[in-house]
Amino acid sequence: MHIHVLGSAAGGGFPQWNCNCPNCDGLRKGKIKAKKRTQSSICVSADGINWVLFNTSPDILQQIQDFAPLQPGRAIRDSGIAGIVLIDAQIDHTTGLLMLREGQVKREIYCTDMVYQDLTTGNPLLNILGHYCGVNRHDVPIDGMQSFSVEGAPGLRFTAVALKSAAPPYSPHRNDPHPGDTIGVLIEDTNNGKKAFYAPGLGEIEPHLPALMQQADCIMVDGTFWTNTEMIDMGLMTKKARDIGHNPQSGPGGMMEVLDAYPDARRVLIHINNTNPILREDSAERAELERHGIEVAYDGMDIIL
Ligand code: HKS
Ligand code: ZN
Ligand code: ZN
Repeated sequence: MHIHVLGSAAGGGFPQWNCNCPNCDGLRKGKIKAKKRTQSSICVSADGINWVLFNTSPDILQQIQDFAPLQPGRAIRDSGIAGIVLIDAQIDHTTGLLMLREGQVKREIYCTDMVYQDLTTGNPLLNILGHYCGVNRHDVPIDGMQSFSVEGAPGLRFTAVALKSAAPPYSPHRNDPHPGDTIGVLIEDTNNGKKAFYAPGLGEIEPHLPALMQQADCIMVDGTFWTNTEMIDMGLMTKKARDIGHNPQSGPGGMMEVLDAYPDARRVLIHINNTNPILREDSAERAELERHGIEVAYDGMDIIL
């Protein structure tokens, strides 16, 4: 399977338009060793022709332009995107759908009931798309047992699990979490048996997760924050990382400790916030990740399994 990282940053991208933290200011002024990044999304293919898009960031048009295989050019109007899987309904993972409204063929969208609810009420993107291309919505089962496939993307099988997290700020049930608000997905190449676990919104390692993560040849998880109080320490937010559904990399129970249990898998952090020191390629924090064998996703990164 071919995994292509379309975007590796958290909401707001890097640098973030309104931010002058040392990272964003440093990148703008060319004073730090770091790469700019668009908002988090990957696409996956088993045959190199038909792709499944995971999340649709507001940067999707640029991301498609930067990855030629997503436009195979078989007809006057065409796309290599066979279907779209949404792992949550957050703004940074869904608003790109409005950018994909053209054409007479319906968008094939795979999401949980909770995400479907949010995208037809608090943030009615799917209703709006109904007035353009139309939407063919497919349910995503979250019992961890039933798998699903995406029509038009042969050789790939998906198994989703619910992850503990909060619904988006605009959601009618923001303060009342439900299974399916956020999911992790085990992606399997049915030709060679290779597996990847993709969970950019992984806030807590719940008991049902290790069994899935153990099977994975590649684990791509939440890389938003380095510390639990990163945003508080910079005076940017009053909530801790774990309180908004993001497990930080450092400290007890942090993502480095979690990932140490899977030394044979490729371990990659994605959805990295602009404030995170791991974005600086020569930082002590980045060196610590490297000692753990953990990689930091970048836009354009290719992972072949
Ligand atoms: C900044 C943002 C931080 C950021 C936070 C979150 C909060 C939100 C919620 C996130 C993201 C970026 N870039 N989604 O100001 O530095 O309350 O649910 O997901 O992408 S979490
Ligand atoms: Zn986000
Ligand atoms: Zn910043």
